[in-house]
Amino acid sequence: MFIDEAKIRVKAGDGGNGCMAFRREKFVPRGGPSGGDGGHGGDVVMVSSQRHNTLIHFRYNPEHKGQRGEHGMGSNCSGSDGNSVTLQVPVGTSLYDQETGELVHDFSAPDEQVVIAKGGRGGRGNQHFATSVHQAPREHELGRPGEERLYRLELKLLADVGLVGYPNAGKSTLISRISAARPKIADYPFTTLEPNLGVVTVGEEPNLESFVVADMPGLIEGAHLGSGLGTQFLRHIERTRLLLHLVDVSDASGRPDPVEDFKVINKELASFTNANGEHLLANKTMIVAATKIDSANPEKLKKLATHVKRRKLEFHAISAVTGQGIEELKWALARRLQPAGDADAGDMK
Ligand SMILES: Nc1nc2c(ncn2[C@@H]2O[C@H](COP(=O)(O)OP(=O)(O)OP(=O)(O)O)[C@@H](O)[C@H]2O)c(=O)[nH]1
Ligand SMILES: [Mg+2]
Repeated sequence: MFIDEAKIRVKAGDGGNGCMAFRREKFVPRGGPSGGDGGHGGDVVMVSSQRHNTLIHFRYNPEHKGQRGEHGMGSNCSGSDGNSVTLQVPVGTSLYDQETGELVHDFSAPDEQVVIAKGGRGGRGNQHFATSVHQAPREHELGRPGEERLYRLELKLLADVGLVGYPNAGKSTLISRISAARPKIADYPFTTLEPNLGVVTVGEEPNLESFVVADMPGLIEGAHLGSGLGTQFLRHIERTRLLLHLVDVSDASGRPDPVEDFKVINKELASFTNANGEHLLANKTMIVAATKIDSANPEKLKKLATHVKRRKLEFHAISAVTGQGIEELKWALARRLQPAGDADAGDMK
């Protein structure tokens, strides 16, 4: 089970203090109390959004505060209310009270709103305390403090991008380069025995985007019939929005033709069926990346590039060792994960 977790501290705004004042005007003796009320403090609100798919933005930013209410003023002027802050979480997030461990809310649909820290009430000014027998009240209230709480957020991660390719193509090396995931990497096939997830971020706050990449075990010819590690694990990427197909264009692969490699893996993906007999990997949007270009065989690189472009698929060339092409690839994935990016899916046969 892959779980993303974040701990946050939230503090709603304090209420403004009520004011103690008396009307003072020429020819109006004993003008009476005129202290205005304090404004209410801003709430901290949490809302579920479809624009986010990880909790990573809270790791950079674990504290959130509502604005305080303004103090009341003389001449019966009330202070204005503080602004509330809204925190967005992905659909599927569970919100727990960090102290009691109690589940506060499960965000299961978009646009669910919960006030997670209530702003303090503003205090009343002395104008409210006047009675017929108490005409010059000096009482006025202080604003109430805003609620302060610690929460824990939990989200079951679902992969957005699945990494596929032959064993040794460099899948684990790539995920370790673009995320905090640290899978085992080695120059023998089938190093990776089960999927590893990594969270990838691009850009910076406030425009930080993040998505989840799944590093998969390698595939070989006949995998759907049980060769190698088989294709069972592919069910973990059935629901991803994108496949990133890595093809080794160095001579380390020991195979002569990267185009052949590419076709073999595509055939395995296309023949994968899930428990309901659906071929969900056959027509998924795919981006292709030639790997190990620091030691590429130029012929192989050219041949693969030509073939992939002819298929009208997006093509990248990367080296996880030198970092070449990695940044561009991250942005390309982010771009294709945006809702409009699905439009130009190529075919992968
Ligand atoms: N020169 C070079 N070697 C690389 C690069 N990326 C990965 N390698 C090497 O290729 C070998 C295989 O890398 P892995 O990342 O384990 O490959 P994998 O696709 O995860 O392999 P499996 O888990 O077995 O399917 C390792 O020896 C890496 O050091 C690269 O960009 N350049
Ligand atoms: Mg691996």
